Amino acid sequence: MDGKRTTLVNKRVTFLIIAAISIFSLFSFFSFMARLGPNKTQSIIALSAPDPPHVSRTELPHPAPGSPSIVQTDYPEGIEDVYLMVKTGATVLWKRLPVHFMTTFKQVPYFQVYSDMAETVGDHHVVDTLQNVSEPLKLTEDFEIYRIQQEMQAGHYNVIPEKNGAITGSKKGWNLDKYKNLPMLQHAWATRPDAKWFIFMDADSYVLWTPLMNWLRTLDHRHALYMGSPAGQPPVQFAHGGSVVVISRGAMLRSFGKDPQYYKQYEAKTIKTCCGDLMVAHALYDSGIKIAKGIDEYPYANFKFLGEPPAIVKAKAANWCKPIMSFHHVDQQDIQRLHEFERDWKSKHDKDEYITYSDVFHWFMRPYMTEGRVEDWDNRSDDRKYSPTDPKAIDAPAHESLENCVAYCEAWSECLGWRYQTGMCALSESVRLGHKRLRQGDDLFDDTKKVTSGWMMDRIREFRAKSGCDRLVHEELQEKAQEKVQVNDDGDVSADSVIVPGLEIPGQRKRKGLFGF
Ligand SMILES: *[C@@H]1O[C@H](CO)[C@@H](O)[C@H](O)[C@H]1NC(C)=O
Ligand SMILES: CC(=O)N[C@H]1CO[C@H](CO)[C@@H](O)[C@@H]1O
Repeated sequence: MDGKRTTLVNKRVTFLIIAAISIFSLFSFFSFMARLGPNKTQSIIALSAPDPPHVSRTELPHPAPGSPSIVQTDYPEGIEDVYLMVKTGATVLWKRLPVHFMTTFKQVPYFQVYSDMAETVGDHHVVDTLQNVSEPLKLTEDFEIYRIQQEMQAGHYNVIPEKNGAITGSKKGWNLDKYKNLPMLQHAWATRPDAKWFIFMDADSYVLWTPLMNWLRTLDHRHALYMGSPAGQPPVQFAHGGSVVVISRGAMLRSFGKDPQYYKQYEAKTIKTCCGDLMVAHALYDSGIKIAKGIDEYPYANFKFLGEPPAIVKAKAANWCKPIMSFHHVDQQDIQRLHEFERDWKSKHDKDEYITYSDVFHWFMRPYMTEGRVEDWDNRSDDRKYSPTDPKAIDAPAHESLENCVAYCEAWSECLGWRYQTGMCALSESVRLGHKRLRQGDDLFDDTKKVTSGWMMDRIREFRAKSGCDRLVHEELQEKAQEKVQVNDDGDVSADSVIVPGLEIPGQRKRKGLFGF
């Protein structure tokens, strides 16, 4: 009897458990379906949010985990003719320099780091560029930080700004910086007088070495050439230092080569001048050498040397197919990404080809860009600006709403991008990426702080199609056509087609297009 009862109870318990599990499962299933329902579009829209463009990593050859890592050099043709100077300062050295040993210096055998304090980084001796300037100059106010750094080093302090208030303040480092260029070039000439090209950059610059060498191989180093991104007013226009400057052996021979103390005569003038890169122009100008810059001048350097990082490069029809060779204001992650970009590009192209603005667009911009709008996205679109504080635009309603702003962009045939924030609308006639603008704290709940951006993808596609160098455009148009067909055939709204009318999902479908030239 007892045994029977127990069995019965057991059966009931089992039944109850099974029933409970079933009910729970059903409930879960329905709530899952419910979640899929109304919010479906939301999750799909989330998909269309910009995708980090690091997809390259998987495509590049990396050593397998656990295998010994080797720092591989990758010297472009003719690089042995280059003497590279990287100009930096003791207060930023440890932050900015190390990444170049893993990227830039793998491609350039003859390089030298020039700073305002002697130091050793790994196996590389960093030169104190100001070591031999005249003693009275070292006593001037501009040299205060130089003297402090010397004292700190002698006192066994680490020269790191976070650790010592006396060397913080970028102004101090900046004031000293202008004295470095001429002694640096003098030292370069003394060190490698047989180099064909003397190139200097800042530690927050990046050079695409293969294209630069491809270009330099077409030029004659015996000519007196001074090349870079032109700045300043005539007669003494200069090549902007951060954008990377190339000086031929011919030019060095005629200036710094004339006198081992050539730089010394410019000390007094430097005190009164803003910048070291301008002083280079003076030193060369006095030897009869001017910057090469114009379209008709040999060699045509415009567009090639950039004063900005990839995210704020202004790409447009006029430069789309033009070679690009350097960037400035790049941080350490930008440098790593540029390095990856270069490696990937090289694995897919002839070594004689140039990297163009179009290539930079495909790698750095397009993965983020969608047909719709991107919220909390900023730093671009500034060619036309409308705001209540701008007297020229006082009665322009563009700044009154996002819709007006977009309509203004549509109405201006040159407009390729727009940016809206409450009370402000800015339009751009070039393709510029910008970046995510992170809102924090109370700003998160304040929509007037939200910046929304968008691009005129159809217009961009149009000029890409006409450019003659954009190898992707046909593939992309084909894909677009196929998507449209899919919607018609199904007669149903599939996940893909919800996003379709022209909207690009960067990380997904476009991945192939992004890198498969
Ligand atoms: C300073 O002069 C010494 C002696 O001539 C030389 O060895 C050194 O390279 C010079 N330093 C610089 C930065 O020019
Ligand atoms: C380079 C550039 O334009 N940077 C700007 C990005 O946006 C922030 C805030 O909106 C500005 O402070 C930067 O100057």
